[in-house]
Amino acid sequence: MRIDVLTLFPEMFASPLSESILKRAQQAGVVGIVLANIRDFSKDKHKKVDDRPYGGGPGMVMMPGPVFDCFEHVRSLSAEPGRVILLSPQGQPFDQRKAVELSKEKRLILITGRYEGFDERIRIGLAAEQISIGDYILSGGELAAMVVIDAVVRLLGGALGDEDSSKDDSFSEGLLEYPHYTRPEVFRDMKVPDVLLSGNHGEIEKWRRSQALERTKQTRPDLLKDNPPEDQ
Ligand code: 4GX
Repeated sequence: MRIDVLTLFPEMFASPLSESILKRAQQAGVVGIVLANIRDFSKDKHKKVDDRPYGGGPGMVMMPGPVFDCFEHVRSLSAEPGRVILLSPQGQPFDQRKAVELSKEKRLILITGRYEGFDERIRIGLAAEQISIGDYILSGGELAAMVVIDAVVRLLGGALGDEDSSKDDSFSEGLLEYPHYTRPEVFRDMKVPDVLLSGNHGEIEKWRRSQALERTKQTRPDLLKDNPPEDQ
């Protein structure tokens, strides 16, 4: 997969992309991530990329020119058109289903903004879909883009080492995960549940499933409504 990111703050991406799974996936050639600085495409002598909103009101709006020019440059770097995504609270909710869907694409072009928003002609002119990582307001789209990149790249074949697996993840079955334990058997008077030490794999699986279901009922009953698990 190729992921292009258009941003005013390319340096924000350095650390998250250079650790752990995202680092290994890039080294292994599973994904190539290319950052483009929207400010490099400003034609203004002060490198301006924002302006006051028509109709008045507080805040600034991202100008269409630099974003279009940056986009056209980035798109020309590869023959694959890719899926064009704006990060915005106005977008479709990002969830594990969306991550799986995006992980099947050959190329993603993520566009992140600052200020109050983009000039609407950016979304329309670039035929971009909008994705939101949740119902809260960030100071810019960069962290949202990193969330999408992380959730998508770890699903790509060969991105996870032997230690990790996406098969057992919360949400892969529409339920929260069961509780995990490792050594020691007793820690500060808290004991590992006997069933996990029993060696009875049938009983262990039953226990994990009932724990997962109970946690989901307690904390995220909405998940059961969306997608009822079998033999609930
Ligand atoms: N899920 N934000 C977007 C507003 C903005 C500025 C410039 C377009 C261009 C967010 C979210 C989010 C903050 C990113 C406001 N839009 N993004 N920005 N929640 O809160 O994705």
